Amino acid sequence: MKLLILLVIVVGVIALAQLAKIYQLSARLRGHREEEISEADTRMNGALWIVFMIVFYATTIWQFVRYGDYLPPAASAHGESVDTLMNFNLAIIIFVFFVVNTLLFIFPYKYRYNKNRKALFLLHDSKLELIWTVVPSIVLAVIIIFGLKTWTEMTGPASDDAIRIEIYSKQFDWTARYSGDDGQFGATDFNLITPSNPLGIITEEGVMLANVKLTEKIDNLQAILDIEKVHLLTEKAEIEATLHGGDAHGHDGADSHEPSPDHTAHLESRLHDIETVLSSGEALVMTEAAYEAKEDKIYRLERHLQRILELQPYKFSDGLGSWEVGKDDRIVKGEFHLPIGREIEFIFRSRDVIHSAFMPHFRAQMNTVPGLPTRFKLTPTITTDSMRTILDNPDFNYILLCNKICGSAHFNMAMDIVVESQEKYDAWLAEQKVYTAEQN
Ligand SMILES: [Cu+2]
Repeated sequence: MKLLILLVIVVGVIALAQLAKIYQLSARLRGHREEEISEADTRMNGALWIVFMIVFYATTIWQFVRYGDYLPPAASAHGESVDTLMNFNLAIIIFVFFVVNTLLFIFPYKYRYNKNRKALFLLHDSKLELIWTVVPSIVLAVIIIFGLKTWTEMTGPASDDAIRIEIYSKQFDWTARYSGDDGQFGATDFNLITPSNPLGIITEEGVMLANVKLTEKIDNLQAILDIEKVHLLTEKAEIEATLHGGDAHGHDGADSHEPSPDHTAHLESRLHDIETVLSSGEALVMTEAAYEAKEDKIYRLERHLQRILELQPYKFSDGLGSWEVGKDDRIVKGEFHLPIGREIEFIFRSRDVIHSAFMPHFRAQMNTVPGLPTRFKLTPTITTDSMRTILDNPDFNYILLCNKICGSAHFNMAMDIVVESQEKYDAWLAEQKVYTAEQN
């Protein structure tokens, strides 16, 4: 099918080239010069510019009418400033768009070729240059100052009684964390991340549990390596060689020396163990690659464990211990709630790549960057219920989306947001799972 389409295109191009050739020939026969274009043609070309302009403008205006109103009213305190800023910019852009395009289409029509007209030779015009430099500069300065003012208003420090919520992103979902009654977020470390501790919150129990689990894994792997047949046979041969002196290897007498009695006893007991395993029939045969892979795995687990054991607790200035603080944090998935009218300070973190936390109805967006917490504050002003009434849509939900193409399931990276009264919010929060290491 694709080949057929390609063939049609190729044949079409050849046909067009042939037609053009025929036209050239016939023009020459009629005594025309090729570059001579008739007045009727020029007039038609000029008129087409105007027709195109009208169609272009009509389509643009239709799209504004049809799609211009794509978001419901802003549902946050700063949202109106953002919308005003956007509309101000849009108004300037639309004005410039129509001026520039009108000139662009009218000039080819008005100044189309005319035998009796000579082109104007304009070398330099200081006044004109001054105007087209100064006017855009002023407009840009106004846009930038207006933008900076709005941005500062949105991103300034949050008030002391703001609710702090951590939004944690990873491929491909969001996790929200509310601090417990102590008002502090527990310290985190990526080495402690497990399916049940997605944020890697550090607690004493968590560190202990990780120690137990990792040690168990390492021991299990080591137990398998300990009964590998080829390695046991090699070790056995080496011990026997040591015990029976250097003769087996043909050493000359000066180099070889007898092992100490202690060492001999140790070697003999090891030899006995090896023989027991070999005669029990439990010994495993493994390829060298499989053996090395297991050794490598043990090495990585040991390093992982070491990094966890190196974590040190510290004290917050108000006496809280960092390993205590995380215990009462609340971890929320799927949807999270906000009380209406309260200032919320979001702290964004990312586990893997850069994501972007986008809450379109609150006119809020912030990148989430691995290793670099970012923040944003907002105050919700319309509850979910009210917005459902305003939009006449009982299924409406506020939403947190990922707005950075972060991988294959990026499209699916969303979380619902519910805005409700303080009482409902308090009741909801009380029901949320409190993080403890035992959940592991
Ligand atoms: Cu993402």
